[in-house]
Amino acid sequence: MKRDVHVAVVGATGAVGQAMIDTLLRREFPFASLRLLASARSAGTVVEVRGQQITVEEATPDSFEGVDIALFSAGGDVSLRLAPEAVIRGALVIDNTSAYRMDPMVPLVVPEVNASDIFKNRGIIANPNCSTIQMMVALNPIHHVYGIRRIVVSTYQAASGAGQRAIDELKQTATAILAGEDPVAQVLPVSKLERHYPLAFNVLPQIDVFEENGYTKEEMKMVNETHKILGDSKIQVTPTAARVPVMYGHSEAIYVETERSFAVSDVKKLLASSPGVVLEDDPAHQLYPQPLRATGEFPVFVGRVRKDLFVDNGLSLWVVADNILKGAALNAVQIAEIWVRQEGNW
Ligand code: NAP
Ligand code: 3JM
Repeated sequence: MKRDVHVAVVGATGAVGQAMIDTLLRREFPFASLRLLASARSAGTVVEVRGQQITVEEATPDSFEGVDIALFSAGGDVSLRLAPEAVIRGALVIDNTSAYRMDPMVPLVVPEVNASDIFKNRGIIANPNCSTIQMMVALNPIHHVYGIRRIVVSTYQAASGAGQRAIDELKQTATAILAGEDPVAQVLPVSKLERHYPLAFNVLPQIDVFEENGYTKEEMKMVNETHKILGDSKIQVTPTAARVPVMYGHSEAIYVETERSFAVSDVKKLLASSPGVVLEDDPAHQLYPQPLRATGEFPVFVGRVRKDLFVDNGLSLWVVADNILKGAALNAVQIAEIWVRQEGNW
């Protein structure tokens, strides 16, 4: 028998949380009630959803009483503190932060790749990092058929990946520079650090904090999460993650080496028929993926597919997706959809 599904969004006032609400509505997710949670700072804010006024509440352990699915995107500390409280109260947590991604007890899911892992959950399912998600959607079909042994990836990541304050800062620094004033930066590259740089008219080769090995945490997320999602820690992943002055949409220049040889035309056919992928690859008409075109869209766009000039089995591609949608909110909502369908509630 169908049961009502009660949903909570934690971080509902943020860039990802707002997109989660929109995505639930766009996909007609069958929620009976929606609880919007954030910090005490924005408790009391009223948000209109399906013509109903919903008041944002401060997230506390008791907020999860009667909640079936809790979508978390309020930072790792909030997830570490409140996700176990939600689970104790019977909710399935779909967590957008890095807090639980590498926990062996927590499935790390991109539905187009490893949807069946959803059913191995013990209360928490992790959503991968935005840069990993779009790379997995594009590379999993290639890995399946040709066997990927090496990935070299450079990212061109939008400001929105660092939250609402980073979006505002990109606008402010661009406006200041155009007015001939000194730009004031307080958020990027990482809001928790002391040193900041303007993003407008700039490129910052730092996303998240540096680790001892010289890579940033964002880069290491791409390495470790790729291994976990594809179930193969022998794949050699070499990432460089950079922030570019784009509002929405991450781009990635990806080079892979495969075990088995391929014809580019076959790779294009494969990608064109792969779930979640739109092949946008027509050099004759200057057609290729771009973040402005991908903004607000659900798919992962792939183009510039070409064979390496020097390395056998070397392939390059250009992969773009809306980082807030497929990179965060949509991926989480897709997981929730699969769960409610399996439970017979949709
Ligand atoms: P954001 O725009 O800065 O929003 C942060 C949200 O968290 C706001 O709703 C904020 O509420 C809430 N929040 C902050 N502290 C809180 C607390 N102590 N208790 C409850 N709520 C609290 O950031 P965002 O871009 O939406 O990202 C949010 C998180 O999602 C990130 O920190 C990251 O972990 C994750 N994320 C994941 C991906 C991904 O790749 N899957 C991508 C982007 C972000 P107030 O309005 O009350 O401040
Ligand atoms: C994307 O807890 C925090 O400070 C959040 C940092 C953050 C993350 C993360 O590590 O969860 C900001 C933006 C992510 C992410 O998806 O990995």
